[in-house]
This record gives sequence, structure tokens and C-alpha cells, in this order.
Amino acid sequence: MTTTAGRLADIRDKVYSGTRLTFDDGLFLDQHADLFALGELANFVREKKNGNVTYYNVNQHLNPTNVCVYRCAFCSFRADLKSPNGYVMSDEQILQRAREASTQGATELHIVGGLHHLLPYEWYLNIIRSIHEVYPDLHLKAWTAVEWDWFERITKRPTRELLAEMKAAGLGSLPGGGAEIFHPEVRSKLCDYKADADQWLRVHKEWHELGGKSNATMLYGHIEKPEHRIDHMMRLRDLQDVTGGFQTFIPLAFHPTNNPLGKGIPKPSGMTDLKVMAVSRLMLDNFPHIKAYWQMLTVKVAQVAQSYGADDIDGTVVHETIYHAAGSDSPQELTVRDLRRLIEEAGRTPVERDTLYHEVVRDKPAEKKWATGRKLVPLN
Ligand code: V47
Ligand code: SF4
Repeated sequence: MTTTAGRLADIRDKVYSGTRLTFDDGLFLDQHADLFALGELANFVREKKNGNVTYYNVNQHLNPTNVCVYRCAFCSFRADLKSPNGYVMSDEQILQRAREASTQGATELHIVGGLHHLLPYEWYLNIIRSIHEVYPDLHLKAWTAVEWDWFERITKRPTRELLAEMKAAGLGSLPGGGAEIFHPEVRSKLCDYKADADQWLRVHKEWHELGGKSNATMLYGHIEKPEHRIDHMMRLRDLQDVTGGFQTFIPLAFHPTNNPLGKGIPKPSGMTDLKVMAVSRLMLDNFPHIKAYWQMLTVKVAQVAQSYGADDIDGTVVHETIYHAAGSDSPQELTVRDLRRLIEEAGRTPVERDTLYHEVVRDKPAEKKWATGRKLVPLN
């Protein structure tokens, strides 16, 4: 009979020799390995792939509407069509936010939002086209696979065609959101009606086949079990073997405030955050990067995560709303100086990257200025 120590030794040999881990290996690591052992192994892979570098970027978020036809059980951001909290930004507000991002030195605008009951696909297309026309240097990372699936439902046109159309209009890449947990046992309880695992993976495959890059996420720390997390990673790894189009995996810690799923569920602990980070690094051997998204993990855990497999910390993240609605107590945004300092304190070398992981070299470092007040137009 193999002991726990024996099993861990076998896995250690595999990691050091570059042998791919199996589903059972992943499950064992998630359930039985101690955090120090996980950290040692994940850090080995992290340094083999990315040396001592931790990447960050200068980015802003834009959520053009929070009105959503879906009711994901974990979501604190969405609003009903007739809710007083519902908003839809005007074209002018959207362009103003792109102007602000551009003048503050951002290289990326991360654009996601609700699936509005009444707005046509052309509204979403026009956001990309109009920003790209005025600010062609701003990389637009926009619309999760769930949004693409929605566009297909409302236009009755195939996602492949819509992706190509939006690429021509200026779309730069796809964010990793909407993945949640792929396994239907859990997904049906989190978000029964929106795009399922196959649809999510298909959209990313089609985008990769068009030559695009994208990210992937996993929402953990709620009702899922270790086997659901490992299953999620295996599905992503399988697609990455085929396309190679994923850049970064981002484990997202569940935030329980202001959403139906959160009742009675605490936020995942720092131990769970680091374990999931490390297991992700070990299982996703074909993903170049693992991101410790500081807004979601807290600055402190994101910093420690740089020794548990992560090599990216995300960016300045001006105007984040989704996590703050769900009870994040992280700061609203960080300056470049803050980001570089906390990366250096973690013993890593900070490197500014653009969305596609090219190094950004500046005459002088970009600095955030406080944004002026933002007004949103209520829908009703
Ligand atoms: O899909 C929503 C998650 C995602 C909660 O691609 C929640 O670079 C925890 O995908 N608790 C959107 N998570 C955010 C996202 C993302 C973020 C940063 C960078 C990138 C990238 C992508 O946020 C949703 C959902 O999985 N989410 N509500 C919550 N209460
Ligand atoms: Fe809508 Fe996205 Fe919230 Fe789900 S997570 S309810 S799709 S905004």
C-alpha cells in the first residue's frame, strides 16, 4: 500500500522530471499534500517557466451595464431590468472612460458586464468599434464566453462569425470570466441557464482558431469539491493542448457578500487560496502564466502567492466594481509604485507587461491619478 509520503514522493519525481500529472495526482495534492510541499513544487514550476519575474499591467475596468437577464447565485453585481440600481452607460460616458484610461497611461481596458434584456448585439459591437477608432493603442480585452454565447442567442448568428466581426472592429482578446466551475453537478446550482462548459470552451477554441489569445478562470471556495476543481483544470488543459491560445489562469476566490449563494458560506481562507494557486500551477503545465488577482485575493495573499505558483498580480485595476459589490475589502486601485513595491517585497522582479505579455518600457513609470467623479445613467 502506498503511503501519503510515498505518493507525494512519486508526484515530486514527476514534477521535477517534467512529467504530466494525472487527475488522481491533482486530487491527491488538493486533498492530502501539505502547503509547504505544494509551495515548493509549484514554485519550482513557476521559476522554470517565468524565472524570478512577476508581471503587472496598467489597466482599467469598464462595466458598461450591470443589468442582466441571468441570476447567477454568486453574483452581487447584477441588477434587474427595472431595478433602481440598474445602469447603462451612455456612449459619451464610455468614451470618457476610455479617454481617462488612455491619458492615465493604461495599456488595457477590461470590458465585461451584464447581459441586458433589451440592448442589441450592435450596442456591444459599437462599444468596441467606437473606443478602438479613437484609442487604437488601448488593448480591448472584452466580453466573456458567456456574453458571446448570449450574442449568439440574440442574433442567431454563430459565435465564430461574431468573434471575427468584433476582431475586425478592434477586439484585442477575451477575458477569462464566466467559467465558474464547469462540472454540471455544481454549475447547475450556480448558473443553470447561461453558457455551459462546452459552450464556454467552444467560444475560446473558436477565438484561438482566429489567432486570438484569451484567459481562463475558476470560481472556488463555495459548494464545489476538490474533484470539481481538478476536473475544471483538466478540461482547460485539454483545450490548451489543442489550441495553445490561453495565456493566464486566474483562480477566483468566492466572495459571499450580497449574493444568494453566500449565505452561511465564509470567504475561502488564505490556506485555501494558496493551495488552489499551487495546484493550478502544477496541473496546468501548458499554461504560461498563473495570476494572483490582488483585488480578489487581497494584496497580502497575492504577494505570498508569488511563492505558490503565481507569476502575475494583475494591474492597477482602476474602476473595479464586481468584487467590491461582493464584499472585497481590497483597495479600490493600486498605483504602479505600490505594485512594484509589493512585488519587490515578495522577492520578485516587477515587469510591466501589456495584455499579450510583451514587456512595456516607459520613459518614466505610469502613475495613476485619481479619477474624477463618475456618473452613471439609470436605465429607468
Ligand atoms: O465570471 C462574480 C467572478 C468573474 C463573484 O481575464 C465572483 O484577466 C467571486 O473573470 N465572488 C469576472 N467571484 C472576473 C474575471 C476576471 C477578473 C480579472 C481578470 C480577468 C482576466 C478576469 O468574477 C465572473 C465570476 O466568476 N465573480 N461574482 C463573487 N461573488
Ligand atoms: Fe449576469 Fe455575469 Fe452576474 Fe451571472 S455573473 S448574473 S451572467 S452579470
